[in-house]
Amino acid sequence: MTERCHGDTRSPAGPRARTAIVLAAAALLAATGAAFLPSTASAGTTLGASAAEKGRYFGTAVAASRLSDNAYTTILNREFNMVTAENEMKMNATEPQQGRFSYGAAEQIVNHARSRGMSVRGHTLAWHSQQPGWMESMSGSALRQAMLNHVTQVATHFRGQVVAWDVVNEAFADGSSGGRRDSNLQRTGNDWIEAAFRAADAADPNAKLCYNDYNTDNWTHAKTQGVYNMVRDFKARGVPIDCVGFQSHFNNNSPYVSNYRTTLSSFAALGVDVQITELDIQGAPANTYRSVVEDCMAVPRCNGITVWGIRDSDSWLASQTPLLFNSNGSKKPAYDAVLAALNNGAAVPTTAPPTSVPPTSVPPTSTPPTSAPPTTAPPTTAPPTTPPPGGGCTATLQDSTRWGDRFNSQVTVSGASSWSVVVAVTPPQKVSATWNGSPTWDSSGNVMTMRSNGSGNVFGFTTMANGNWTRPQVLSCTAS
Ligand code: 9MR
Repeated sequence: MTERCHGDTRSPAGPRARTAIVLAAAALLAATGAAFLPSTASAGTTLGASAAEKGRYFGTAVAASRLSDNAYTTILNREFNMVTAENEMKMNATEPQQGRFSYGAAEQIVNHARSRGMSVRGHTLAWHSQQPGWMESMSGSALRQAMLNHVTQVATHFRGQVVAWDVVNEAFADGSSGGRRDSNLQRTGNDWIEAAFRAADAADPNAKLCYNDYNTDNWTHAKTQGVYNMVRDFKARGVPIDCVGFQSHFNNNSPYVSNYRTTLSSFAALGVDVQITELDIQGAPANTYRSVVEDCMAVPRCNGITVWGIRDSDSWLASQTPLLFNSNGSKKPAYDAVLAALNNGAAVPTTAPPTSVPPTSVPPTSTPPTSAPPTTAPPTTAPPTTPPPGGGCTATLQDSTRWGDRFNSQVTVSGASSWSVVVAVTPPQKVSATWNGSPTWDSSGNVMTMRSNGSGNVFGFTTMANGNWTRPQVLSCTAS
């Protein structure tokens, strides 16, 4: 395996040394009694903003066919900072005929998201379901080769645009066996999963590579333990895995259980990020949604939550009304519970900027919020900066939370309620998330114009440092 770039976990010292650093930092924290640094940002008013202020993301599944629905995109653009294609990146969508790839619908979603500062989770490179017909009828080494080629081609195509991939989806059996699900892919040999991860790693060394499954939420279930043992084995043998996705489709047959937090933290302790990837809950009880979010916020490596659709009418289980928005687009009680839990939750641990960053040959791009080893470094204390007067308003930039690979900034506008503020970051920095404004970028991607969108006079954004910790500059503020 080649040394992967795992965002802030990247280290020339190698994985074992990295673990030692993390443990040493944790021991230091324990010894000093220091808690994680509190978020310095104010409580957010949207799911994405509130999550970003805590160093995490809040995403949703998106269907390309709904992007022409204004009510849908209004909520999408306002609330979320991560997007998963609900069906458009699956094997049958991206390789409908062998060797002929089709990315149109997937690209619609990627472009919609990225042009608005949202990141993209890729779903999914290899799965027993939703295979194209030609693949369903294959077996043996021909199938293995076709699967690996698919992984390579698709991950290469979206290199730099997809921050995390569900490399393999749903490969474990339900029930008490704790073993693999039978499928044409499984019959190519038990090592098919790690082969897929290695192919994805080679194709996109910067994307986070996840294993994703359902009914893996209850810590006592055999399936959960089966996946856990595989991830432990992968980490022990250096198979390039970065994260585990918990679909978390909760319903009366597969209910939320209070040991969910144990599940998340146990996997995280293996040295992977954990993400809630397809959350929906039958009937959308506010208390259960709150518990799920609180569980994630309690686990520093739980770096994001994705709900599987926006409005109840968008859900694959519409009759269960399992989502955060009514079919008419209004917020449900579960929405308020989720927002409150995000705002009350702990920020992921912060860390001081690295003194040296290994060079990278990959073009800089947005990456998802990641957990970093905790340290006691204080937040930056540089005074706020204000641009030259003019334009009918004033915009003041303040430093906010800082992580090992990225930092948040907050801009306060005074003198106008409707405004546009131009902010520049220094290459190779990239803005990876924004909140409380509508951003557009110039062609370089380094100059962002943020317009007021009715969310008040304070907006924020996350900058991926990519080795450069220069503070972003406010170039102008114009009343409109
Ligand atoms: O929501 C998806 C639905 O539109 C598709 O018809 C279905 C086909 O299998 O897949 C749904 O999404 C699934 C996801 O890709 C994997 N985990 C289970 C999801 C719900 O079935």
